[in-house]
Amino acid sequence: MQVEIYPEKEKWSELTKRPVIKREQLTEIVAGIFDEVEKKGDSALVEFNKKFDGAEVKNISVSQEEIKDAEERICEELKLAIQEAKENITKFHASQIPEIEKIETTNGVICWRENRAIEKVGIYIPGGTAPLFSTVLMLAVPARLAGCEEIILCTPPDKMGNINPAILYTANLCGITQIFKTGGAQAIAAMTLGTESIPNVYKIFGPGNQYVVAAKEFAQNYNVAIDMPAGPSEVLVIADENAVPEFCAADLLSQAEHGSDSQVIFLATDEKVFNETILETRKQLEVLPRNEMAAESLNNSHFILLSSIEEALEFSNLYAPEHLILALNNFEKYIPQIRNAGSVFLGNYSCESAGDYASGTNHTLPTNGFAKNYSGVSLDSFVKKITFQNLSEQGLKNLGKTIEVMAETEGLFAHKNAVSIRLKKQNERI
Ligand code: HSO
Ligand code: ZN
Repeated sequence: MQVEIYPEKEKWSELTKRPVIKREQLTEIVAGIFDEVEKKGDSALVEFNKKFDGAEVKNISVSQEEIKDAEERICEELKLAIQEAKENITKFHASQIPEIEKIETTNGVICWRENRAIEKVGIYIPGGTAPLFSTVLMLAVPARLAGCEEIILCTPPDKMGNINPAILYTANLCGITQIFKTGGAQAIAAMTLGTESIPNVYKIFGPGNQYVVAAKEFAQNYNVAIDMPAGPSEVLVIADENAVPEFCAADLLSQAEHGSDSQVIFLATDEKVFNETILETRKQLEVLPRNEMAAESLNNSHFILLSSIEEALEFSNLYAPEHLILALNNFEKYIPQIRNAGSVFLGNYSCESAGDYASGTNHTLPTNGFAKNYSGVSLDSFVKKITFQNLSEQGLKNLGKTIEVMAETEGLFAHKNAVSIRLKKQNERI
């Protein structure tokens, strides 16, 4: 835990830096994995399962029996929770379906835009210490709403060759029909190149370790799109004198427990809240099952006392956090000052966990400062937007001169002629 009291502004750029991840070596490893998958297809994936996950898997495709079995193993309480979360995520993302608006830019010239779903998308869900079945909801729900025809999912098997039942149950509930037992860079390679079992896709979504991140970057060499560049998860909390230290500490730890590289920043303007939150964070950490991981992440975290909320927001905009929590009395007043953040949680009762699981917003958000130039995943991430236009005879007459003059100035006479030839025909008829 690094504590800073009223740091000079010159120090801010240091305090807002993320740790640099070295990529060169990873790219070489990832390129090798892509090569193997390209050459050997499914059998490469079976080999990698053995090598990296210690799993003996004969068939990488998940069977209907396995899905049924998963359904039986999920308790009613969890099923209801998943259902409620799914409904909220559906409501929020359905509201992002745009109404088509036809715009008459010049008399007789009508332009509009329509969404078309990306036909084939791939979702990657990491295995490891926490089975993130909530991420299945966050990606599959908007994919379905957008109308993606083929939605496939890859996730690594455990040592017994099984997939976590909550992941299987949720994937099936969301209408994902093809689920594959493969993880890491090899799963990304398979979705990029295609194998005997796994179809290649046009866009890949989902979080993962540094190999997965590097593989998603590499996939772009093959004209496959990705959701966004990724980095470790992060939260920045801004607290005033009305903030509740117990709540602030719980929110900071909820991010810290994601992994030892998670980024946690606490900014307070009130000394009492500041000191109590530090104590409370240490106290709550003790009893967390994942306290080793959270403690490591807290080692790199910053607890900073600043002199005003304005200053805190300035710092936050510079850092551009994935999640921003405003534990402030009159948060409304500060909303216009937020320039860079992935998702914002307002007031003492809006904990990040709400957005992580069930309020309806998406939890796949820009990290690593990319909130300066990227949005989180939304319905838009699963569509392309196609523009249409229709010019009537009169419309071309009205706009023709403008096009001709511009084309001529660019020295593009065929462009000019495409207009002139039509206008001439019109004149001949009159
Ligand atoms: N906070 C994570 C999402 C998550 N949390 C999934 C719990 N499960 C990244 O936004
Ligand atoms: Zn989380």
